Amino acid sequence: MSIDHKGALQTLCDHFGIALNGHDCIPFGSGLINRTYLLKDRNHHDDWILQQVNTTVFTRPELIAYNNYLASEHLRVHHPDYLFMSGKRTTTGKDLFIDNELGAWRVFPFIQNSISYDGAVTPDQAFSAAQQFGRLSRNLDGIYVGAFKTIIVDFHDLGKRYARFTEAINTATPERRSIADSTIRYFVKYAHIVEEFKSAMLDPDVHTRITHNDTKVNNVLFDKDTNEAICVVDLDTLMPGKALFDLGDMIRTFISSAAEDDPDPAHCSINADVFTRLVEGWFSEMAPLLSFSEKALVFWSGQMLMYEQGIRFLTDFLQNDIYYKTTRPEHNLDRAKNQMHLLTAYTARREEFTDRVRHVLK
Ligand code: GN1
Ligand code: MG
Repeated sequence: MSIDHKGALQTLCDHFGIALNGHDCIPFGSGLINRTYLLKDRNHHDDWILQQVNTTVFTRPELIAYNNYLASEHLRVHHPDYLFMSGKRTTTGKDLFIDNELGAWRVFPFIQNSISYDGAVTPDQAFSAAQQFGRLSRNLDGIYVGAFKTIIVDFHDLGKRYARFTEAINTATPERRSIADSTIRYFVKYAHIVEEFKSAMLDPDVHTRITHNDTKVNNVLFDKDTNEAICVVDLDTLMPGKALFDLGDMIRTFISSAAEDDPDPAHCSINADVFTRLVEGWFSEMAPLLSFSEKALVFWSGQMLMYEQGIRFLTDFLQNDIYYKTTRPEHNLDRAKNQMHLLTAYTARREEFTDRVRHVLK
């Protein structure tokens, strides 16, 4: 059920103990999976973020609440000053409200004077945002990783993602396969990244940690006045992962000038200073924890995430758009093309960017 239904909003707010009193409920953010709303108070500052968890993707939403609880307890004890975006509890003390008709809901405080950006950030914003993502992993270092649940199985497993991609090529309608032909061929040609992934995952020095796993630039809140990153949000994929997945997704989304669904290669320029500052920001927190192997994969992590995201969008296109929200017929294909152009532009600058990483590490 949609929240646009007045009674639904009232029921939800009753369960979370929010007094509806001159509030507007407005669609919020640009997430591709869950539905998010800002509950904006017209008179005071009693603002909330309401999020309906997509239970087709998150088949066990209680695992999100569970992992977030483990993390928040650790942070409360070991890093009491750290701002972790914990959800509001229901009046009966639950982290999640689940209802047959309304679905699964989480509620978060809205941070006043905060803003997030969907694309192109400045080098300084990149530093600050990457530092926040790094700080989350660093502050969670030492926690017992084995206690955390796998919220979505094989989420960043490129081998499995590639297998699903090839299956989708084989089962797609001839029409979709033909429209996507050149993009498919591109990603098949770059499949060496999948082999590189497999080797990296065999290296015991590429550690498993608690990672965010969706470190898109729009998952960081900035202070509107100071432009400093305040905290990271969207912790629904907080689970065991590799630090490189977080770094790679930052590279993928921070350095590109084009929107994630812009298929025009002419719009796809990459910002080298943003790259350098993001690596600096992330290293400012993570460097002491990183192994030699992990440091050697910094540039590669960007390629991996561009490749992964590209084949995920393309797989969804070939499967008739069943996963990501779309608003036009070739939306997922356009997204895949965007990742393709980004990967090409990024790969072309391997030497220069590897040098930049070397410099930061000095
Ligand atoms: C999805 O819902 P959103 O926008 O936070 C996806 C990410 C992708 C991203 C691409 C659970 O994130 O993995 O990187 O779209 N989340 C899930 O924009 O699949
Ligand atoms: Mg997300």
